[in-house]
Amino acid sequence: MNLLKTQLQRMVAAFMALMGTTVLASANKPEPWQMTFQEAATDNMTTITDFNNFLLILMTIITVFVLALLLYVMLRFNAKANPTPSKTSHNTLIEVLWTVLPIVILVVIAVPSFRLLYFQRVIPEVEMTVKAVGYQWYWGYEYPDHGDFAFDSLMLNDDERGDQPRLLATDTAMVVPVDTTIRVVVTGADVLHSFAMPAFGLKIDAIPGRLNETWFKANKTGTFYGQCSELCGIRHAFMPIRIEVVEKEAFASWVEKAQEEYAEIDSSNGQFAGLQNLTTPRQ
Ligand SMILES: [Cu+2]
Repeated sequence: MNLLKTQLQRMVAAFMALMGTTVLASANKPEPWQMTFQEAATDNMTTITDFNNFLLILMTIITVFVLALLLYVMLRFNAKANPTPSKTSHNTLIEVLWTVLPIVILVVIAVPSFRLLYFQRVIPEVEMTVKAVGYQWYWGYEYPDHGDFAFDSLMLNDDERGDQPRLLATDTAMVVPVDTTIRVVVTGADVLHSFAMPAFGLKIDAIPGRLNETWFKANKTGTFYGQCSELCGIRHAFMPIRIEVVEKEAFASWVEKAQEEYAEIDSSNGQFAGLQNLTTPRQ
């Protein structure tokens, strides 16, 4: 099985090279002319990438096979090459094959597909929870396990962003420790938003009045950029998501600072915080 996997990985690498792209196209944010996924930072995204590559190979084989059949028929059985056509109308073997083979192919696709779906959907034992709230048009983060502090994360414009990428730069970031299973609960304060982080293979709708949950476990430190992925109004394109994955000690000291710097959640108006923000635009 392992041998098959390395063999498969080699095929994928060769295929990608053939397509004129590199497997390691980029890290943590979108790059100009990027053709492949961002480099995976979770096991989930690694599995998604492998599954995508597997399907790409399968699709290519099927497409080339059908193309070859078509070319063969066009050349071998055109009116000139084959003036007196055969009257054959049935061939049991071929009919069984073209029924059974697609079924087998679909099962081969379904098994890893469902395995991946369960891996994403079944939330493992988590070590901490972060709540992400979508507002028109920025994200807010709450840390219920670390003293209930909350803060907003707004996009920085070109004058403010420094080295951060354009349209992805934010003033504050959701900070999380590396190698830690984190539950993300997501909701919307006003309209539908979607919390998405490509390098984590994470995307989940933020729905007003409803709490969605997902999870991730980042296996490397770094800055990761994502965006709201549900059309949510005029400034939908300007509510980026920045996640800083740091070592556990760095996270602990960030929490201490954050507890002082950021306000504690005021539960008396928490539910309507988003609605108030509707009437007082943040930018
Ligand atoms: Cu949005």
